[in-house]
Amino acid sequence: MNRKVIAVTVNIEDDNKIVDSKKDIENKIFELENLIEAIGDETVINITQNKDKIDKSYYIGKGKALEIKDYCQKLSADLVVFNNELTGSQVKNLEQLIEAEVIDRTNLILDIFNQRAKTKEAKLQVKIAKLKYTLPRLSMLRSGFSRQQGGIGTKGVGEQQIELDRRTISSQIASISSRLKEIQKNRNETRKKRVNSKNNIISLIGYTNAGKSTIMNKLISYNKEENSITKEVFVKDMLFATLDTYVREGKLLNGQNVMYVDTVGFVSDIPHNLVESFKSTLEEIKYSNLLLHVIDISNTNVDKQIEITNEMIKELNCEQKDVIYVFNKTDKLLDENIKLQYVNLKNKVFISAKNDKDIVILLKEIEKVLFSKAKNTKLLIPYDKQQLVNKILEHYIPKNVQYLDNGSMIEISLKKEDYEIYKGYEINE
Ligand SMILES: Nc1nc2c(ncn2[C@@H]2O[C@H](COP(=O)(O)OP(=O)(O)OP(=O)(O)O)[C@@H](O)[C@H]2O)c(=O)[nH]1
Ligand SMILES: [Mg+2]
Repeated sequence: MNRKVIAVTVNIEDDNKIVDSKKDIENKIFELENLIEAIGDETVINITQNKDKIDKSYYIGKGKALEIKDYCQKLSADLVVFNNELTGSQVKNLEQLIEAEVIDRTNLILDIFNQRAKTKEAKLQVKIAKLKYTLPRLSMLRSGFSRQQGGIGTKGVGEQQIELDRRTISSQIASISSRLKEIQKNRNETRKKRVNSKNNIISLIGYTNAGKSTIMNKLISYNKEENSITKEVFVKDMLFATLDTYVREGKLLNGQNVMYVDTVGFVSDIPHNLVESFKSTLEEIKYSNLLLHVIDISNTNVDKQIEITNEMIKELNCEQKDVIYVFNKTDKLLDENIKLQYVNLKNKVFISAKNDKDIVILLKEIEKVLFSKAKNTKLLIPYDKQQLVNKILEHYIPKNVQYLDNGSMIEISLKKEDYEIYKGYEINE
């Protein structure tokens, strides 16, 4: 959008809060700059402040806010972006004092998603997240600086009007939700077909810009039949290049067909509304047999990025799934010793997606994890133990399920440890 932006990061040294380290703060500032760049704007100055407590009216100290106003005028800045989440009234107060538009990091991320969303589903998901973000901030919208200039609200509009807006937004949310449900119904149908095809499904997940889509493209083009066309997924050096879930077919080293799923990247402090909105797209992960957790090992913030992805895996109830840690971008790694920190992780590879040979290393690991631990079995579970069937179906895609007179017959490939739990129900035919 080519705006000149002042980036503001406040570090609250509250007694109750674990204080961020200097490195954490630096990473936060760097990431905000990247987010600003991702929407096409330019950071003209970074302002930071350490504070004991959040200022109720301005979040930052009033003196510092006046300093920002000065910078705004001197540098002809168009926008001030806070790295911290602001309330509606803080935005309003800051805009009145600074006399420029003020947004927070959450709002910025929502704007990036809005700009990038391509499919109908992604567009609606972002729209819902934006409306939910707006709802508690309506009073701000009615009197805020930029919005007033933009002509959305008029001064002195009363509570009645806000209530009216609230109702309008709530009904918009309801109507978009039902449209999304329709789209999701179709998605479920497509997924059912995919799951029924019995091909292994492998999902790539991880922090934004780690290289998921690049690896996906390498995987799908490996061992490709001559003349077959594979539609590559979009790759770019920017945050949130991928917003939708993409499914493509590929082949393993042994020639077996698999489905690869590329997903939206994560970021720290991802707005909760956005996570909620995108959950249905991310649900695809639930139906996969294996997760490839892609990590940019050359990034200065590797551990935090791994932690954030692991939290998302948990939130999606997928922590039981097999994971391969794919440490990517080794070609950019300045210190090889960094790898040593991760040698104890169970399934891992160190690769560079830029190096064609490395894809074979990854494919070998995929086959190892997919095939070494599986135990093929047939279980007959009586109907009074239906909860066991539900539990199995939560984590597995069975090869076959039949409802017989004396119980559910499930033909399935179980992990060894799960086989130990269910082997009492095994039947030999
Ligand atoms: N040097 C180097 N660059 C890489 C490697 N893998 C990916 N990249 C680059 O990193 C950038 C991001 O790659 P993507 O594949 O779009 O990353 P992503 O994880 O899909 O990102 P999002 O879709 O934004 O979540 C691109 O410019 C890639 O060319 C690698 O192994 N080495
Ligand atoms: Mg991507």
